[in-house]
Amino acid sequence: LEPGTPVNLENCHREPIRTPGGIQSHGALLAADEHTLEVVQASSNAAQHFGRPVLGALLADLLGADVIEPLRARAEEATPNLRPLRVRGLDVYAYRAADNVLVVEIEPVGPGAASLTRYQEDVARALTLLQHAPAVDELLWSAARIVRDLTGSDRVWVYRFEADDHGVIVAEEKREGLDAFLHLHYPAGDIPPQARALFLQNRLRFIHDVQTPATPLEPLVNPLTGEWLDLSGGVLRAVSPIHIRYLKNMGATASMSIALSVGGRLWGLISGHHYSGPLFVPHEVRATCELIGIVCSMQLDALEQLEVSRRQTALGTHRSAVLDRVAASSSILDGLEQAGEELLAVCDAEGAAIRIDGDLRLVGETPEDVAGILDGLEGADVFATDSFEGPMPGVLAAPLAVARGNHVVWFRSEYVHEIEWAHAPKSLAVKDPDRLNPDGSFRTWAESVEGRSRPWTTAEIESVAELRSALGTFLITRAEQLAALNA
Ligand code: BLA
Repeated sequence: LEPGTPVNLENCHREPIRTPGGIQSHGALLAADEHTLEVVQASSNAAQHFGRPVLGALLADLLGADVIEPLRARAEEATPNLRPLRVRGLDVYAYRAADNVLVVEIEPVGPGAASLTRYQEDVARALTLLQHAPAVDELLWSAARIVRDLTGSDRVWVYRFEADDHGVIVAEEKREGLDAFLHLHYPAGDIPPQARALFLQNRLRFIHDVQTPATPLEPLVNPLTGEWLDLSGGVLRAVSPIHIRYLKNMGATASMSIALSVGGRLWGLISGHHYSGPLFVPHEVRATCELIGIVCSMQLDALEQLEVSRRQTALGTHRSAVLDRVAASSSILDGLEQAGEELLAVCDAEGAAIRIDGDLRLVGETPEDVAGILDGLEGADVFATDSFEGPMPGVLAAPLAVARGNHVVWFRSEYVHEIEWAHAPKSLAVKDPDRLNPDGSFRTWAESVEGRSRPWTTAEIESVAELRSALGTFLITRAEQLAALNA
């Protein structure tokens, strides 16, 4: 979309949120020619802020000659919003919005702004808590608590993106008396792709006051570039009008979100609402929150890997038990069947079938037409599906010798459960689920999810692949032993 195009529910995923043409009204903005330092564009409140006209003035005359070099240096840094300059009682941020365009954003210092010591104490206390979280769940609850304590928001929660980009609330700290968001699901469209992408670049989104309109830039088109100014590197960027409606409709009066990312992907957000008017979160606190987001992301990565490796170890133990059983029996078929629960535990299945040279054995809960399912297996690779739509319902298959119809196959039953949506997603085709209109929106909607088993995880699929290759080696050894005996 061209900047300035009105947005609605149909086109808002293409809204150019980096170039909104305005800023949040608690601050002011100046955009200058990087070389001459002449101001060529400014927020319409800047003149009042400086007590004199700003367009055509020099940055040095407005801010003081001594701050120009430090500001230029900040503009080259990747995270300018972590370290503003304090200039005459104001926080001043600098970034390059385009070649030759130096942008300066000015923000008030919070009342009773924290001292450096206080800031360091907050950081140290928070990092210690996060460092000691034994698992992902504790980490996220800890993060929500710390961010709520630091900001004084009425509610702070952690939002996790699922594979299809819809989100679920997995931890929540809130003022007493508020309805809980915990475990509610939100459609992917609530945070459109361009907004998610921006979080990977600028990790903190602070919305000071939902009620006060944005302050426009003058002129709207930057004279140096001929384009709308890209505000994505700053802290004052005006908020999407659709998102403002969304927040108002939820009763929120201020909001702040912090990125959680793992391996270059947006994992989720630590996010908060205030409900009783503007909430100014001063720079020091925001910087602490941004650091918390970074450390929390690193811990998430580490703990997730740890959880996977623990799981791999546990599955490996079950595989060993199965292989011991096979080694102690007269045939693979008998050995696998006798392994029973251990065979199921290799990939946390509910049932399994083993067929070797036409002899079929069943373990646990298996579907009706097992032979038909085995006959339908074609490829020589390990195969997994959680779908119940096709001919292979909830199947994880390890072909041993496809041509002879030899397979070990595990089964999971259909997992019917409900997802509670905070408001009905479009895909459910509910009549007018418009969360942007005050009535009819944000009524929870229970979706019954059917037609799938619990999904097979990578660790479980790998476990089955490992077992298969161990069985292959075993078969060869056994054949050699037999050959030696017969010789
Ligand atoms: C941004 N949407 C956001 C953000 C959140 C949500 C957290 C980040 C900005 C912020 O911190 O407020 C979504 N907010 C939620 C969710 C909850 C919440 C899920 O409180 C649950 C508790 N939004 C829509 C539709 C569009 C849309 C239909 O619902 C348009 C496609 C747009 N959301 C939208 C845009 C942004 C956004 C454009 C970016 C706002 C900005 O940075 O200017």
